[in-house]
Amino acid sequence: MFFTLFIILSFMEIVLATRNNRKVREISRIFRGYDVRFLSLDAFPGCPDVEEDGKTFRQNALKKAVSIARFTGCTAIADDSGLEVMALGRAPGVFSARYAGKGADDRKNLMKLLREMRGLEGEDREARFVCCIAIAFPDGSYKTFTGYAKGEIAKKPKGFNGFGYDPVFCPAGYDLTFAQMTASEKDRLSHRGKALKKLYIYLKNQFFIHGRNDLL
Ligand code: ITT
Repeated sequence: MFFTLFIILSFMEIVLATRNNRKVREISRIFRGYDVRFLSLDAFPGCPDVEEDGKTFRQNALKKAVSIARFTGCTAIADDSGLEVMALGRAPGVFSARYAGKGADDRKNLMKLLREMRGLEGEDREARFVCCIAIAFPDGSYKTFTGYAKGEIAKKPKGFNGFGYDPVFCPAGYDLTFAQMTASEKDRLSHRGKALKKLYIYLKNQFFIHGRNDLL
């Protein structure tokens, strides 16, 4: 009984400020085995949708995390992420989720990207994924962590795993797209995995969370 109570109390509870279930799955998977219990926004009915009107991933991630921490009274983390193609002036960037228009799905965004890149070869196909993770505390303080994954855009979609632009993104040094990799291979190389590793180191130093996970 005391042991169970100790386990319950020793978990740090964090609200995941995202409506993207695939992100929730990736973040929970990367933190599996640690003293962190993630709560979804579904646990907080009436939670407002936060408009992503920032010019940078950091501004959007901070806005989401701070708004949700304020609404819920809990520590919140948010992820703002996307793809930057250098030859397209870093597009789609912060517009990655709505590149083909408001409400566009992953397939439409990805097909638009391939259309825009038609005729581009070699270095012009270089791209990177960016992920900014913001953590906001109920007292109004916050911190951000950014991770990058460099690679190039394939000429056609390959693979069925992951989400978003994964079927056309080949990380540097690999002939496979993220969508052709296993979840743990992607986590090891991904922008989200790298940003979360920085968050984990911060939480470990500040709040003494710990655990076992080969990815971190
Ligand atoms: P929330 O704002 O609710 O978290 P969202 O899907 O709107 O969910 P973003 O505004 O951060 O999230 O947009 C991220 C988009 O960038 C996402 O929809 C994908 O198109 C793309 N993206 C981000 N991370 C990715 C990844 O690991 N693999 C493939 N595409 C990714």
